This record gives sequence, C-alpha cells and structure tokens, in this order.
Amino acid sequence: MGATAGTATAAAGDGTLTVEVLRDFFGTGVINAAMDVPQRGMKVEVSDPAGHRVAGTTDATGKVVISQSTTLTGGQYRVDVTIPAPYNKYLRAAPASTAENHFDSFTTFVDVSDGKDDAVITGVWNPADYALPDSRYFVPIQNTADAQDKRALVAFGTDKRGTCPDQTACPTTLNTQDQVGTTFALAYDKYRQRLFQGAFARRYTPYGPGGGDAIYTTPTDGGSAPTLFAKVPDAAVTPHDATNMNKDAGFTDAPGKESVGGLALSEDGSTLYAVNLRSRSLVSFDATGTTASAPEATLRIPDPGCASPGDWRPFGLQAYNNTLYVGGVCSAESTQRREDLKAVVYTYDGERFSTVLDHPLTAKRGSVFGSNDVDQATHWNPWNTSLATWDERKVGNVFIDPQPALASLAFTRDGSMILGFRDRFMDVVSWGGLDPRPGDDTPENGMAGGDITMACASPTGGYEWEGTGSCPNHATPANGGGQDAGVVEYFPGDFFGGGVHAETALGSVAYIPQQQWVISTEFDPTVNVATSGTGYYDVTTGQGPGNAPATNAYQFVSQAQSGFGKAGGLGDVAYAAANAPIQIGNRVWFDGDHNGIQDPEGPDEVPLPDATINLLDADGKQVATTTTDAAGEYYFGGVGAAYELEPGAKYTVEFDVCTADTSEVPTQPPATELRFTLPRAGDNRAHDSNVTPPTTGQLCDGQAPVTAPDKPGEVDHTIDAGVYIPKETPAPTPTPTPTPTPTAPPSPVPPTHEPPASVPPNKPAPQTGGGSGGLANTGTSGLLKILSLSALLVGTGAAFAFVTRKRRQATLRQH
Ligand SMILES: [Ca+2]
Ligand SMILES: [Ca+2]
Ligand SMILES: [Ca+2]
Ligand SMILES: [Ca+2]
Repeated sequence: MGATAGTATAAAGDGTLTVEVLRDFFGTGVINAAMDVPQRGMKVEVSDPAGHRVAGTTDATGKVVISQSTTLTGGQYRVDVTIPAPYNKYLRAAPASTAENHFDSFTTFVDVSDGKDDAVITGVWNPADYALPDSRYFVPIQNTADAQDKRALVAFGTDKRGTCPDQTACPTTLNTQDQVGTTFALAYDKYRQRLFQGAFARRYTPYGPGGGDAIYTTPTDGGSAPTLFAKVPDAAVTPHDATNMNKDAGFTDAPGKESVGGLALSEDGSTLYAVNLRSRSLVSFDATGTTASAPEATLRIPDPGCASPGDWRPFGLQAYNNTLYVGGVCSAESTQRREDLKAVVYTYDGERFSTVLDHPLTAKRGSVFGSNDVDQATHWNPWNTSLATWDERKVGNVFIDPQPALASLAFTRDGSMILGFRDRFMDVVSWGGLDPRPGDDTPENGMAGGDITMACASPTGGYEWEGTGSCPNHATPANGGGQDAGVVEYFPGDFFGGGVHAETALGSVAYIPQQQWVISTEFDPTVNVATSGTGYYDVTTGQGPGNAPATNAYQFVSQAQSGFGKAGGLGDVAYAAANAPIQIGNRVWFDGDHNGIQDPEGPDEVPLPDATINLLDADGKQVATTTTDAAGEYYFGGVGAAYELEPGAKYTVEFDVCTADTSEVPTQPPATELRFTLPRAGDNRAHDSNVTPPTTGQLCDGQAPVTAPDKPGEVDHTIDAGVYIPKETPAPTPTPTPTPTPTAPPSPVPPTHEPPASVPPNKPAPQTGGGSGGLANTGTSGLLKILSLSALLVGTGAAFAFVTRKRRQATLRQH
C-alpha cells in the first residue's frame, strides 16, 4: 500500500526502530548472543527534538518496535530505557562498551530518517549472577562413622571431569568430619570469602562439635579452621547412639525432620536464612559478623495444604532475583497415599510467602534398580521409616524406597527453576549399616533414588513442569538409560551403566549463569560402582552423566573411601560467585543549541569522536585513558577493563576535547575552539553535561568529579561533556530543519505490528527527562500511554540482521 494521499506526516519516511533489552551475565559490555536472554518489562521512551514522545514496554522477546510513528518528527530521536518496579529490585543497567557488537547505554541516539532502520540493544543484569571463569564448586562429603574418608567439605574447579585421582586431581579439602561433623547445607559468602555450612541429621554418622543445630563458617581459601557461626534453636533433639553408630537404632525417624535444611545468603550479603527442619520455620541471622548469637527472626513456613499439617516438610532455600525461594514437599506420611505427595515452592519477599509451584509427585520415574514394573522402585513413595513395616522398604534384597525431599533449587538464565530432590530414605539406611530393629544386626544396603527436575519459566509467567506446556520432555528410549518409555524428564541423563540405575541424582543442584552446565550430586557418577561425585547436565538438552560418563561427570569419593556407597554421601552444592566490576561513562557531544541537554542528534547536535578522556584517581594520578568513539562514547571499568574502578572511590574524569574530530560539527571549527556547555542542566543526569567550564588554562580541556558506584556491578553512564562554539556576533544563523522526503514508505512493515499510540507532545521544551531515569518525574506520566507494541517475532535459531548504526558493524545471531 502506498503512502496515504493527503495525510503526509513528517515521520512518514521513518524506518523501523527496534529497541531490544537483553539480560546480560558477563558484564563485558559486549553482547553474548548465545547466553544473553530477552528481558521483558523494561520501559522504553523515544523522543524527538520537539519533545514529542512514544513509550513502550519490552515484551517476552525483549523488544519494542516502532515503525513509522506519526507522533515523532524529524527521524532522529533519543531513546531512554528505564527499569520499572518490580524489576528494579534486582536488575540494573549492565556495562556498555565501544567494542564491536556492544551493548548500548540506557540513553542512546538513533537515526531512522529517510527510511533507514535503526536498532538499540541495551543490557540489564543482576550483579548477583556474576561469577569468574575460574569459579569453584563446593560440596560437603558425608561419611559413616567408621569410614576411612574424613573429608567434610571439598572445593574443585568447574572443569573437573573423570575419576580422581587416576584421571584428574582430587578436590581440595576445606574442612573435616572431626571439625564440623555431618553437614548438608552450604551458602557461599562472596562479601567475606567464606562458606556457611549446616549440620545435618543422618543415621550412622555423628553431628560435629556444634551439635545438630549448628551453622559453621569456613574461609574459602581453607586458610583457617571452621568456626561456629550460629545455632538454629530447637532444630535437633534426637541423639545418635554414640556407642553403636553402625546401628544408630534410635535415629531412624530423625532424618528430614531435624537439624538444618537449606541455607541461603541474601543477595546483598546482609542476611543468612536457614530452614529449621524440626519446627518447619525460616530462621534469619545477621550474616555480617563472624558469629550471630541469636536469630534475628523465626518465621513458620506455612503448610501449603498437605493431607496433614505434619506432612509439610520444607527444606531447600535459594536466593534469586533478590527473592528467597523455599522448597518443600507434602510427605504423605500421615496417609501413606502416593497421591498426597507433592512438591511446593514458595517465594518469600521479606513479608509473606507466595506459592509459585505446586505439583504432584506421582508420575512414573526410572527404576532406582531392577525392573521397570516395580512401583516402589519407579515412583516417589510416602515418607515411612516404621520399624513395624521395615522389611517393606526393601525391593529384592536391597533397600529401595525413594522418599522425596526438595533439598535444593537452582535458576537458569531464563528464570527456569531446577529442583533437586534428595531421597530422604537414604539418610535412614546406609551401605552395610546394621538393621535398626532390636536383635537384628543384618547389614543392609540402600540405593538412592533422588532426582533432578525442571520447572520451566513460562512465557506468560509462572512455571511449567517438565513435559507440560512448552517445557520439553527430553527423554527418549535411546537416551534415558533403559527407563520405561513413558517416563518424562527434562534431564534424562541421570542414569548409570546403560540402565542399571535410572535415577542417580542425589538432590543437590547449582547453576553458574555463565556456563552451559547444571551441576548435580550423583552416585556412581562415572563408571565405578558405589562411588559419589558430580554430574554435569546440558541446561538446554538435558544430557548428563549417563549419556557420556567420561565427559559429563567427576568422581571424587571412591568405593573404598565412602561408607555410604550407593546410598549417596554428598551434601549441597555451592559455587564461588564474585563481586562484579563497576563502570562509568559515557558521552561527549556538540551541543549546538547550547542548552546543556543531549537532544536528539541532527545537523546542529552531533556526537564528538576522538576526544581524549583521562581518568584521574583521588591523588590526581592518571589511571586510565581512552578516546571517544564515533558515537561520542567512552567507558571506564566493566569486566575485562584495563583498569578496574574502586567502588565508592573519588575520581576525576578529564575531557580533553582539544583532540576531537569536528568534521561533523557545523562549520567544522578547530577543536581548540570548542568550549564546554552549560553544566548540570535539567533534572536528568543522563542527559546533561557534567563539566564546569574551565576559566583558565586550556579551555577545551575540562574536568568532572566522580564518585564511583559503591555496589558491585553498578554502572554510572551519566558522566558526560557537551561542547559548543561561542557565538562571536549576535547575528543568529537560521537552524536548518531536516526536510522530510515525501517518498513511499521505505521498508515493508511486518503486518503484526500495531502502530504505537501517540503521546500528546509536551510543550516543545528540550528538557524532558525526569529524575535519574524515572518516568514518574516527567510531569507527563498521566498522559503517557504504556503501549502494547508487538515485537518482531524471531524464532529460536533464526538469524536476523539489523541495519546498523554507524558504530555497529555486525550481524547478530540469536540462539
Ligand atoms: Ca530423573
Ligand atoms: Ca532417569
Ligand atoms: Ca542540546
Ligand atoms: Ca550527565
């Protein structure tokens, strides 16, 4: 369809503007097309020189697409991205850069005049997601009282595969059984370089010196012995039988019901959360000290509606997106009916618990061992440790009776939730331990039937269980280790020996967002029986240790070392997160109208390349230098920068524009004639100039004081400099106006696009920003319609090319 006759608008010749927001995990300022994920819910505002505005919110594809707006005029616009609630509780602007394929800053300038398309790609991130490439995993080891292995906490590189010590090095030992006893929970403290580790109730193996309610800390470098951090009041009452730990007869009912469940540190490092398994409560401690004498708060975790309130068994904890996630099960212990088993996940926001997942645990699974036709070995079963029916816990001559505990949670890059289920019955039996009944000292072997399960983030919010909705079932008869063809699994690689055991996961999972691999604790991880270690699952395909034991697993507890054999002897998994680098920037421009505001670009308002930017520390010493790129941008800091800024430190940014390239400036003046514009104009620091014009010395060399952001991963892209040429005569030069060309629409418009709704123009005042990036302060928020803009739907794996902005020369491939 051609141009509509008689209704020519100034913007009729505009091309398509695509603004895309990606969640970044690397902080390098460069787009990682394979790993970064679309971020919905980000506010986008596009304004023209006259102050007309169009606003939108990124959709599930992370995009706002504006095609031939009838509101905006001129074809050259300023794009401002902001992070609204609730996302601003955990997301912030990611570092940008001037390298190829970079993220743009939250304030960016585009040109879609004359039918040109333009695109902005900006990044957001949660610095809590940040880890270094040389991160390590940490795993507690549990041993029977008589085991030769005395390790209680080990650390190892993320690249370790194979069996130790014959194929690869064994882990570093951080503490030992005599120091902390039997433990499960771990939380990594990147602020103080230590690990929190929780006491754990398991038959046949004793608590440590702090008892069954203890939380210990250990420095991550192993430089000193563990110390007692805190006690979780009333978490443990049942004593072990210290005189006969190989029978420990009185302890059969305590596992899963006493001691410490999960541990999690709040993302800001201020609060340590623990689950008291006995009182089913969430206990919080001030995490900042070397010890915490008492909890700050104890909160009952509400029964989600189990068959009986006593069946509610909360356990796992994980912090994600600055929210605490609490996992648990309805144990069906009171009814002994499998249909009463379910998994429940709450979020806890500091005030209330909200159910985000509630799913029955009744589906058929792979067989723990033996026939696919034995219900007890191919399903989760109600919790039961009754001595009266003890022999019913047995299948053949092995104890197999998987009883679920939702022991751990991990989150993938797109927000999907991986659930780690521990087989609680394995904390009741052992590998060669004695029958608990009086007068019966038969040695008994347990085989674990834990699991690793996916709950995918739904495109419409919430979660979808593996095999439902758009959450894939990856299991096939060829890749599931001989389990029944009807078994549904996102992670079918949890098997051993071509089908000897079809559920080898031990229930602890973790995910480092910069990696493709989910780590899970496993029994028989590689090729050796009655061993323990870790399996690595492809987060996209679900392939794991069973599919390729040599490359997808690491064995570090041998048969000889562990007393727990196939009953599983590992605790939680944590990894070393890191404090993300900070960054400052970002723009030098020619402020032709001398209003001190970074208006949309045009003949009289242009970026200034080749300005020399020096970073001086508090002593005036130059610590970094760079030059502005074609877009007038510069950055200091971010991941991989030659100089890393010190958080909270005072710096000076020196803008030496005497070197700038003025070829795009009207009349192309010598750069030495440039003078700094009005500083601190308006109320949006992202749009102003920060340099107080010098009055002595070289007047084209000015400075701006900066206090570096003080929180990990923060960026400050508001450190800008505007310059102009002082008029020598009062004779005003008419400002040329771009003339719209009344040609046909330049590029086909995808028919799925709704046209963006108009926003009534402000008075054409140039100062349109609000606060430090908030739309709420524009004074026009009541008028701004938040538009539902359909996005360019780009299928997974499809390649797409942007008509590039002048500084980006790239074709992006999205996976
Ligand atoms: Ca499984
Ligand atoms: Ca399986
Ligand atoms: Ca201006
Ligand atoms: Ca500024």
